[in-house]
Amino acid sequence: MAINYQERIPNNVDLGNDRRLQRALEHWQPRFIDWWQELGPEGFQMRDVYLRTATSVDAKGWATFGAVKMPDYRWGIFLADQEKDRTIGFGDDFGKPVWQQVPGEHRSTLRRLIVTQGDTEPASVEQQRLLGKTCPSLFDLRNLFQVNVEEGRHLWAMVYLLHAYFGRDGREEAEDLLMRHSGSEDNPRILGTFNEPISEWLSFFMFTYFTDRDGKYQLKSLAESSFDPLARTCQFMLTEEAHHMYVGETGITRIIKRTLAKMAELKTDDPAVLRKAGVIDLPTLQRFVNFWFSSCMDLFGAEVSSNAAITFATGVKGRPDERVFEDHVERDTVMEIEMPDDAGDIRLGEITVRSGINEQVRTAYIKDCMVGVIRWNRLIKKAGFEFTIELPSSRFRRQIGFWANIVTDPKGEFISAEEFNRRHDEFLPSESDRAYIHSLMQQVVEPGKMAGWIAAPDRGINNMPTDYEYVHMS
Ligand code: BYC
Ligand code: FE
Ligand code: FE
Repeated sequence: MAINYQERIPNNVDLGNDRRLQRALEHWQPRFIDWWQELGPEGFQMRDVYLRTATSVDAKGWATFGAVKMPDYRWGIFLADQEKDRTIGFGDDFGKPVWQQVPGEHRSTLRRLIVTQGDTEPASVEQQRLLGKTCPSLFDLRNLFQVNVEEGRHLWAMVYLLHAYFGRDGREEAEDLLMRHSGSEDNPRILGTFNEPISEWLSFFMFTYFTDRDGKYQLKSLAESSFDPLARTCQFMLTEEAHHMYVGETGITRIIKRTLAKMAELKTDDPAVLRKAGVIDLPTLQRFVNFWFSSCMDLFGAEVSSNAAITFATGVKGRPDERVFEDHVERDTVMEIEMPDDAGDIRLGEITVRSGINEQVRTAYIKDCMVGVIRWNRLIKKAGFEFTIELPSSRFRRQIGFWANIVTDPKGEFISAEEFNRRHDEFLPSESDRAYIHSLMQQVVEPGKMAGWIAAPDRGINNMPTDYEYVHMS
């Protein structure tokens, strides 16, 4: 299939003049479309959706809005503008020029990171593929599809790097990105969270709040990379990521608002009564927070990681907002960190800063997660109720790192496996919680109408009214 690259694939990498790259993408593009049709959003593929498309990286072009059918979306390839004379910002080679090509000695590490990043993008589309059937409004349906097409574009961004800089193995990795599938028994996605099902909208909003925010922090770390094309790609991806987290934060806010309105109306916080009234009680919401937040804790890797120490030392992967740190080399510096001791207790231990990079990124992420939580708690308090939403301890329910397989409650206190099992439904969504949330999921597609469990948004997309027909149904 011949495609006109300037037309079909908006880009700022001079694709039109790179025959080799064009051939590689020409081979991959129809496979991507097949994958999109088979494992992308189910339904609505022939509908006009009010979508944002990036057509350039400047303020004017990066957010072009218009009606598009999803399979016709122009998945573009954009790198943030090149910074002249950019130098390496951290590690042993601090201050030397950044790399425009992949240094041989870092090739496999860079490929692994790009593949891991790339793998999450289609994974999330697969996880979310059935949500259109139960959208709470056209506004939400459109936001779901916006997130989906942009995750598709993020896949393109990583595939571009693999094709342009990694030769034959890059092409093979690009194929494999379409072969692994979320939740598959024999060929799953690489990272745990991306194999968890997202079959209702409460989990979708939790995922876009917590998991897309992991995306923000990983992309920020990769945007510091000395491999300049990777840094520039991730920098541009971050502009899109903001919308994904907005979807999560406003989604959860709107659920809480709706619940608080019912609580005020019925003068109760009794979950059973609120469930009869068709809203999501706050203890249930808390259990979904516990689930998704703890799953995302693992996405940062082990607290002490030689991988992370090496990628930092070699300039391959930095820390988010590296400039805010005082020391960009951290040659012999140490940090304190909580770790389990042999007596089954917690002790403070000393590790090198370089080996603790994952923990530093995780700490910055947790702080960012708190911002929305504080806002939600303010809403609850203002409505005159006593409930406080809390992020669980980073020790809770871990599978990677120090705390893997150490059983704790959400506060991070050690408990026996027997107690955990007994109190499971207090900590995490139970079968009946999930069944209840599923029972609420009914498709609402009348412009401006909302499902009963969620409040209307304060404003529409791109200054359009909230009752705009964001997905054309007529
Ligand atoms: N599940 O030294 P460690 C996004 C592996 S989200 C399963 O601690 P390292 C998005 C790890 O690979 C952002 N396995 O790891 C969001 C290692 O295995 P190997 C995605 C896991 O290398 C929403 C071992 O355990 N981007 O964009 O320091 C929608 C422990 O090694 C997990 C990235 O992650 C897990 N959760 O750090 C759409 C950036 N965690 O190598 C999109 C690229 C760790 O010993 N990835 N492991 O076999 C990385 O930077 C690093 O690979 C990690 C791990 C931070 C993930
Ligand atoms: Fe993404
Ligand atoms: Fe995202």
